[in-house]
Amino acid sequence: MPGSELYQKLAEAFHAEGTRSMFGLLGDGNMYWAAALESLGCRPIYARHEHCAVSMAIAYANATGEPGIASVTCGPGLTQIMTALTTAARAEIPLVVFAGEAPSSSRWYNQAADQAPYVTACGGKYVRAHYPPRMLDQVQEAFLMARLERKPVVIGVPLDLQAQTAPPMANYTPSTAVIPRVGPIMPAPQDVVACAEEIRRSERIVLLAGRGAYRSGAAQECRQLADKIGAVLATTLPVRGLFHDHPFSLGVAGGFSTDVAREVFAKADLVIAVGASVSQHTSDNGKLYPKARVVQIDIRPVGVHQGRSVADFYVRADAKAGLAAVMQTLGAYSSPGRLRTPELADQIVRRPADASSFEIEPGVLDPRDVVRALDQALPKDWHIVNSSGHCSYFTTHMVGRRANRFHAIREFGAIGNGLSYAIGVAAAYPDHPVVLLDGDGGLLMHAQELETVRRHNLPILLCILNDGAYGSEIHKLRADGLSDSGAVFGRGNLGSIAHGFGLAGDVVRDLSKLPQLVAAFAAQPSGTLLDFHISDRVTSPVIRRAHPGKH
Ligand SMILES: Cc1ncc(C[n+]2csc(CCOP(=O)(O)OP(=O)(O)O)c2C)c(N)n1
Ligand SMILES: [Mg+2]
Repeated sequence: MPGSELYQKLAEAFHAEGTRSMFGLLGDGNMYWAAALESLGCRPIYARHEHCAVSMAIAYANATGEPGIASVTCGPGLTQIMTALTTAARAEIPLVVFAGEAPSSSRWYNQAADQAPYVTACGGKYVRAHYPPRMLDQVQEAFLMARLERKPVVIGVPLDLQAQTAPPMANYTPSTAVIPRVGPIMPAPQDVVACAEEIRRSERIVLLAGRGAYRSGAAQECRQLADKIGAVLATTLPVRGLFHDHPFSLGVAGGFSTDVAREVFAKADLVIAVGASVSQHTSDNGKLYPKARVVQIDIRPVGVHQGRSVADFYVRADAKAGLAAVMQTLGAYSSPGRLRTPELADQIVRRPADASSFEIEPGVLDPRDVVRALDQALPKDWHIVNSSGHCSYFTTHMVGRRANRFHAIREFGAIGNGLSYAIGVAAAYPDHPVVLLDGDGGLLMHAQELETVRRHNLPILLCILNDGAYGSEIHKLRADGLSDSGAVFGRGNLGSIAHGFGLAGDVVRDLSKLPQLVAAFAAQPSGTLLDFHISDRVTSPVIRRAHPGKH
């Protein structure tokens, strides 16, 4: 009887979990399941490379807070996704990947592989679904692990078993129905008292908020506490924009901080890290705030993170609950602090992120001018996706945009994901324009996904900072006096490449035309590539600090 196969039941279970978007690439191991899922009303986005499908699911999960769903066939379909799985594991992104496995009844199968070790090597979990009566429980277990442990989980089902008639099974219970509903983690009173005492003793406080503050909905409490104790505000890169309209917001903390932010951090005597793991990047390898004591308010303090001691003392608590308790304990205490001056407010608005000057070769643009012009021309409520590479320093410095409009997933540091992340965000917010800021190298690593943009008619504006090179590499090689020839490729013709895939695209030589170009895209948003030829001589402060005196 059609509809009684196991793949159908498995698709129904995914649908019952709330799966309404799925990113995949088909093969014998997953196509029946995927077709069944689509017929239930799930929107599939079919990518041209499995790595990209999983990267799309990562961005979708990051944007929606729901598990990202992807699917690959057995063997080579699975081995393609190792970089994306590792990224998801490092970034604590919940994913469930439906993978085929080689038929269990065959003695030999060309695409057979022991799939679990590939996944576990990446930091993911592998669920072997080999016994039909258990399979629906295993789907639930996969979703539970993804949601509760914030991990990528791959469920592997042999393709011959998928085609069997399903045995009698109880109705599927979605993982959300069994997840314990519990309140936020409250702080221990003695930790709150210690934190309040530290605040009273300090005069130059920076409140640094991370993803935990964002997820707990604590932005308002962060502002309230900062205003009460005269602290200035900063965020980690992933939640940049959390305090975008506050006059004493320093922007991003870490290697990507502005000059003004670095100067303020250098004076800080206390950093209150709220829901921030305080990564090497965020603390700029411990160099950002050398004089400050650090308190971390977090649901899972770990003491040492990425090889560095995180804080001097800890408050284990949900961000919102922890901040409320600290404010209550401070009672009537308030202080203007010594950082909040009219001069600082003025500098935050007026000073560029990096004021260094460079001699720029003729016919190309300064990447800082490009980003400034884009920041002015792009509506503030459009989604912005930042990727990796040298240019990501420049693209970080866009202002006046909310945290939920910025998308940056930098864990594991792989280039080549920007376009996939933009597609994932576009799937999460149908009909909202999405802007991708990426380098030429990152784009060309997975340019095949331009075809996915066209096929799904996604409203993505690709703004490519094209230095004709792997900028990160050339700046470092040059600083060390080595040949940069292995990292210089020429700027090519990215507009023609876009046309070849059925998108619009052109070089932008005159930044004064940008408002018109953006207006044309806004009038009819569909895949468009703007190719900005930028200088390869403008070196970010991150590289200059790593190679002092050589730029
Ligand atoms: C998968 C992967 N391969 C190689 C690298 C090393 N890498 C870091 S940045 C970079 C250059 C990226 O070039 P592009 O996207 O043009 O950005 P740019 O640095 O030029 O601004 C490379 C190759 C990496 N991070 N990830
Ligand atoms: Mg480049």
